[in-house]
Amino acid sequence: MFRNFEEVIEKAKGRKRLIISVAVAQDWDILESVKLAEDKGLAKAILVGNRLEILPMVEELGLSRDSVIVDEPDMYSAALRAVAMVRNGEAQILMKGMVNSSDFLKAVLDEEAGLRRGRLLSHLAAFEIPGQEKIIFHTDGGMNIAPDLEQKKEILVNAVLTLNKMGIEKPKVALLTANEKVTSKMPATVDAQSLVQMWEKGLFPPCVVEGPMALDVAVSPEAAHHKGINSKISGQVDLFLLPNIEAGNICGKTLVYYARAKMAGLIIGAANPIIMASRADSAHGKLNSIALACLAYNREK
Ligand code: COD
Repeated sequence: MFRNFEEVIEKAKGRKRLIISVAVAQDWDILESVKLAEDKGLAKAILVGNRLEILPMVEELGLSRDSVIVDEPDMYSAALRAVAMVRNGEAQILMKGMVNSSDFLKAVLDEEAGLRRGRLLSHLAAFEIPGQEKIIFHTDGGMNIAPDLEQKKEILVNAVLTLNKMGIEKPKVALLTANEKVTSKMPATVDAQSLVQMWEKGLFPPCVVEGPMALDVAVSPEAAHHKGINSKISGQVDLFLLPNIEAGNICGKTLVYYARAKMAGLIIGAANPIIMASRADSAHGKLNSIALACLAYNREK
């Protein structure tokens, strides 16, 4: 487990230095996060985008003179070229810059030029929440809009494999719903029950899965006790599976804006880790996503 993002960065510092391909890099916070990653020895970058806009910022930030800039002013073409750098092995991590999420994901998903490898791609978010003892993970509040049961299974496999690679060996997983009763009126509860059955059959990488359960039961043993729920993971959950993109996105933003959580985000399940930090993130916030991606990569190869 990681108590905070400082520990994530420390662990990533112990790994091999990687190369990040940045899609549409003309943004101060993006370039500053690359500079922070470079200073900490985590990564170097290939900056794809508008050279005329990138160069003065690179100089002002003091990014290393050997920073590679690939001039491509058109945003979608820049996304495709940044993806190609990863695909052909010039870089190991892809990072979204100032391009909108849907164009960026289309480039990633491009059948010929993208980074698919026959698996579903999904979003994994990490949160450091003030007052909580460890970083928690959510999936999928950023990519798959309304996953069906098979897709939820793949989303869960992606997330558990990634947590395993980061060193979280047997994550405790809560399948979040609005309550614990399985009913066809609430399809997410039926899916959660099916996922637990799959886990019991050994269809997931090392993890402990429980659900359906509401958020209060997942985070509070007292709430579980009051509701008469016998949970082995209540109060210790590492990974939350959200039933759809709205639940995941709203829950994540609630943590950030009301609870002052720090958030980092990745797309996983592709050939290489993909950083999809929020545009609103500071450079230090984006550095957290870079560190997470470094950990997600290094055990993959
Ligand atoms: N994994 C693997 N392949 C996929 C995935 C996935 N998650 N999603 C689509 N594909 C494949 C399909 O099988 C198909 O071959 C091709 O990609 C195109 O599929 P479409 O037509 O469904 O894809 P798009 O381009 O219309 O939409 C894909 C997006 C990921 C762009 C879309 O699902 C989306 O907009 N998701 C939400 C992104 C978002 O706004 N997030 C919130 C803010 S961060």
